[in-house]
Amino acid sequence: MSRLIVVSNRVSMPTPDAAQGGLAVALQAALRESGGLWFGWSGRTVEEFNGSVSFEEIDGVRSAVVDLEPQDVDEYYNGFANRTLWPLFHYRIDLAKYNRSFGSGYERVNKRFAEPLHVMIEPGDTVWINDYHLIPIASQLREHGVKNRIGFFLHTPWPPTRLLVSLPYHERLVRTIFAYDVIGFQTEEWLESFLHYCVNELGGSVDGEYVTVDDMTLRAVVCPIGIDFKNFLQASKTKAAQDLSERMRVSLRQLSMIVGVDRLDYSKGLEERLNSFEHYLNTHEEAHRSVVLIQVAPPSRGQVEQYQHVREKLNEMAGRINGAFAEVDWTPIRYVNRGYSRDELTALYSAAKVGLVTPLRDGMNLVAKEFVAAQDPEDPGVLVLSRFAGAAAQMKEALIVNPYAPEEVADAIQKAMTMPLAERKRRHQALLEGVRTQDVHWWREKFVNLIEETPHTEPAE
Ligand code: ADQ
Repeated sequence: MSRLIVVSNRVSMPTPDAAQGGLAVALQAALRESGGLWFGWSGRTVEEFNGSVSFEEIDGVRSAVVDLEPQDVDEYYNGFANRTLWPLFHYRIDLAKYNRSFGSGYERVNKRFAEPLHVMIEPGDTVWINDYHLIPIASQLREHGVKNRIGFFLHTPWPPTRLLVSLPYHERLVRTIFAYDVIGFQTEEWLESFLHYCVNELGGSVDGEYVTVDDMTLRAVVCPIGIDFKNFLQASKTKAAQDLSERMRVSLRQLSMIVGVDRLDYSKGLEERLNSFEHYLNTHEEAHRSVVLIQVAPPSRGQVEQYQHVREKLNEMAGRINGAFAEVDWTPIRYVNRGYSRDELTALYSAAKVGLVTPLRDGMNLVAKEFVAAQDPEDPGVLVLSRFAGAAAQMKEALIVNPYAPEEVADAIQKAMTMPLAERKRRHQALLEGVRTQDVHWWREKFVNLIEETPHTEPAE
């Protein structure tokens, strides 16, 4: 195994409370094994960018981070990454902002990252870049003469060509991807969209896993991310999990619980979900005073105005629906604007009869997999899953729904609530098998192997 260099916008170092996401844990394990390094933005700003790197080592994991200027953060992070690419990649061109300064800030920051990074890369290292913040960084590294194998994994969807061409300079962005040796997607659908663009907009050709544009060739593969299954099971046995389980038991009494857990983001379909739940309440009198929806949605990206709007809208909707349906002894929606630790999440998931995972568009969605992992195999809850989540490609035994259709989601909730035990067990067993075997470690090994076995070829002069 060669030394691994992981690059992502933010770096996650091991923490003593072990309350970390599966992705962070899996990448840390890979770095520990290979004696590698995790490079990214520190999350801090300095008045003037100076390229100085802060190194740290915790529990066998080494990191290197740089500070950015406030203007960098505005244009690169809050601008091009989260106001332009995120909405565009989630098919929301109505929300995408195409501001020229965002594009140049994005290119500038990728250049700024590549400066100190290229010096740290030694011959033989394998380089793994993550996500839409850093698409052009490989082309910058190549300009510095880096000839290592470099892979890119996109955690979000890749949009259809007809939407992508709405981005000014789309071709310039996509061409930089050919500086990589491998690109990985969560699903066939996103891979197909990417290949469609390469063929139809760049005149490329596809041969098996390889796509060639002019004299540049790239291996494009599907490699779906999973959760840290073992760790997740352990989390359900901790004191924090047991304590919350007990509190849930007392507070739910005879109520059947539906759970939603999401970052507060318009791509997660939260407004549509509340609409669907309202429709369910309107059409199922028997659910009144017997069903509760617990929706956990901590705010994210608060500096971007669309996130402020969605937050206001949800507050308003939850208040209105509760006002219309609540009784003195029952509130239909418990809407919670804070995050919970992984330990506590296991307790929330396992207390629920139904998991509602209904994004309008999602690269994968790990909440769907966590919900399945947390269920009691002898009396499992039912997953209601949007067909537009990448997870739906793997999790076919869930109740698959169109999140835009409130009647369909309400029917699925009803079906889940009344599903016989034998069918629940059958569906859960099949889902669990996938979540257990194709976990985050499987994903990480698969993707690193793909990069390691793909030789780097320089374009012909
Ligand atoms: P996200 O959009 O952040 O990630 P998701 O996969 O749903 O989405 O969640 C990632 C993690 O955040 C999960 O482990 C989940 O438990 C945690 N989380 C979410 N809401 C939470 C809450 N309310 N409280 C506490 N924790 C919460 C991006 C892509 C996804 C892709 C992942 C990984 O958008 O499609 O699945 O990367 O590739």
